[in-house]
This record gives sequence, structure tokens and C-alpha cells, in this order.
Amino acid sequence: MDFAEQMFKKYDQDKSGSLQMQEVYDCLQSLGTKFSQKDIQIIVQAFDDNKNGVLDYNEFEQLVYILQNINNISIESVLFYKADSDKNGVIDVNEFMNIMKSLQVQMTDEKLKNFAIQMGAATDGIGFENFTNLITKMKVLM
Ligand SMILES: [Ca+2]
Ligand SMILES: [Ca+2]
Repeated sequence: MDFAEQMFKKYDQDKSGSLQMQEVYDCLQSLGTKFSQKDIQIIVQAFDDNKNGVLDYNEFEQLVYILQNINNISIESVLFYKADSDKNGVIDVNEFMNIMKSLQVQMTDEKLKNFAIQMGAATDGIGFENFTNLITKMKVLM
């Protein structure tokens, strides 16, 4: 059993086959992260690809993989690596729209797209710094 699988089994305390917010919180606390309940809510939203409100194993595995592979763990950096689904180091228009939708940003597709383009997503892509600065600002509103 690999690490993610062990953690998943251990923290799925009610044996539902998925991790609810509180279980994700307990798990990440045990790994020494300093996420608040609010951060965990944002993380669960961002990683809940099938939108059933909880993290299934595949979704959780992706989160653990990211946590294991980044140096400075923060909500901003976790969201950046989640958003960059093709792993080319920048966020393109589709990646930007996907992450914003998963975070339930209340903007029409057209507005989101324009916003992404303004941030350079269509040309060089949105880099780590610009993306994480944006998330820091957005966090206040979430
Ligand atoms: Ca899910
Ligand atoms: Ca990318």
C-alpha cells in the first residue's frame, strides 16, 4: 500500500469510501500542515473533480502527490499545482476557467475568459507569482 492509500484508509473514519471535509482536515493536520478549516474547504472544492462534496481516492491521491512535491506548502501553491493540469508550469485559459469554476467563482464563462486573457493566460500563461497573488486576494472573498 502506498502512502496516499494508507492515509486514505486511516482517515476515512466512518468507512464511507471517501473523505469528508473534517477527515481531510484531520489528515492534513497530521501531516504537519497549517491549513485552517476554511483552507480545507477551499481545497476540497478544488480537488472534488466529480463534485460530490467529498474527496474520493483518486482526488485525494492527487492532493497528496502535490503536497509531497511542493516546497512551500500553502493554499496558494496547492491550488496552482492543481490548476496546472498539463504540468507545464503556467496556467492557460482552460486551466484557469476550470479552477475558478471549481472554486465556485460567480462569473460568467465569458467574463472568466476575459479575465484569464487579461492576466496573460492566452499568451505566456499565468505564472506562479501572478496566480498565487490572485488567490491571496480572492481568499478574502471566499
Ligand atoms: Ca469527489
Ligand atoms: Ca498548464
